[in-house]
Amino acid sequence: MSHAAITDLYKIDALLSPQERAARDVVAQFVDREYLPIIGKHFRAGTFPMQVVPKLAELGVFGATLQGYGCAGMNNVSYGLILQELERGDSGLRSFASVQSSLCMYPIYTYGSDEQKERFLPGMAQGKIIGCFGLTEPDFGSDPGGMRTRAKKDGDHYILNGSKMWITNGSIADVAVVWAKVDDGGAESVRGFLVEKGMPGFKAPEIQGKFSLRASYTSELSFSDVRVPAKNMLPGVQGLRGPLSCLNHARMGIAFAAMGAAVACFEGAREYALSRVQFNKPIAAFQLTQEKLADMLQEIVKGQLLALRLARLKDEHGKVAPEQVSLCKRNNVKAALDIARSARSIYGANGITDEYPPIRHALNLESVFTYEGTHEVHTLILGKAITGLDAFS
Ligand code: TGC
Ligand code: FAD
Repeated sequence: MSHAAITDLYKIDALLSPQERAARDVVAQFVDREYLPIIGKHFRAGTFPMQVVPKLAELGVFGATLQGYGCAGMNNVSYGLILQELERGDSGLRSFASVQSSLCMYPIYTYGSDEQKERFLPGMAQGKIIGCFGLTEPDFGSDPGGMRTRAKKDGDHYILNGSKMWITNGSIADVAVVWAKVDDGGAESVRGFLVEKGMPGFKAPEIQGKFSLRASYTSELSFSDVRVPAKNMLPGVQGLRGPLSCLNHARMGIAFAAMGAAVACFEGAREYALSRVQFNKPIAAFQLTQEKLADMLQEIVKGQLLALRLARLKDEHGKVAPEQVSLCKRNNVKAALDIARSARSIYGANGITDEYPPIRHALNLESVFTYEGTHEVHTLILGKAITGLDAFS
């Protein structure tokens, strides 16, 4: 966010390499020029602007941290910075990138066969193949281990039955990474399947009535005796570790990205407070408004430092512990939600309209607070790391 000196009070920009700044700045320019002018219309209509997909691909957003297959091979700090800029536009834009990159391309890259990688990754990097990630079910959200979706071996196919719920991009996806328990008559184990659009028995209706993430498609997936070729099963992983390891990667990006929404709200509220006059003074001159702005900036600086450290740890060690990710996702998403609500109040009645960004970000962040592990789930992951006692079992 090089354009706003006050937001970078702690000179975090100086902690970045020229390559990291460049990766961030081109995405920031795209968001400013091409996305912010259209987001209001799409949020109202409940649509995702598909025309931005080729541009995102050109900027190297999809599978940004992966090597080969037409991917950009960036480090995790650059990926986090890119997502932060996308979320400054809208959480729906960042969600599209997170799901494509961390939840679809990452498992294919990490656990897929050579044939699967060749077949899907280049097209996904180019934004020509859209992916989604099916873990959550109607009755199993925080507790995915209870999933009911089953795959039963039948010759050189698996027969898939069950349903998934709340799936980002489900209705527009060409390929769904679907996690199901394999029922071979012995011990059951969670496996990942690449379910392709058009497979008979596979449906992906869009969920209607959302007041959050309106500029993002969210769908149900249903599988009724879907015959999935055995070659579409991810061979490299089994157990809940498969989907949860993808979530570890995605959650790091989300933790970084949430500060983008926070910055959009802070910058907008600061500008508005300086121009809005009540009692013959700009409302920015009132101490209570200044306290709100000071609290926002303080949390933005803290959140950005936390996210940068997390991504650096991942770049240095190749991985980060789940509790390290949980602390950052838990802190940054809650901070961003609080900032969006506080910014909304600075705009007064204007703040409840979509003419200004805070209400849109606040509504979006309600989903971000819940998905990729609810705030409470991350509290308990940390609680387990602190005490050694598992609140889930
Ligand atoms: P538990 O017994 O703890 O673990 C089972 C296996 O998984 C391993 N594991 C992890 N591996 C990598 N990363 C992590 N973060 C991991 N957490 C656990 C663990 O080592 C074990 O492996 P193994 O080999 O020993 O079997 O599992 P549990 O059933 O007790 O559950 C733990 C809990 C509650 C933390 C987990 O289920 C959880 O995280 N629940 C939340 C579910 C969730 O986050 N769903 C997200 C769905 S996707 C989504 O929301 C996308 S929104 C995208 C967007 O639009 O941006
Ligand atoms: P529940 O698990 O029923 O939780 C309800 C409440 O109970 C929460 O407050 C929760 O924290 C609390 N709770 C649950 N267990 C405990 C406990 N042990 N202790 C204390 N409190 C507890 N999923 C996907 O698989 N793929 C996607 O692409 C995807 N995209 C999404 C997009 C949107 C817009 C949304 C809103 C959700 C998406 N999800 C996706 C689903 C998301 O991951 C789940 O909503 C989330 O994991 C929570 O599950 P749940 O909604 O069933 O809530």
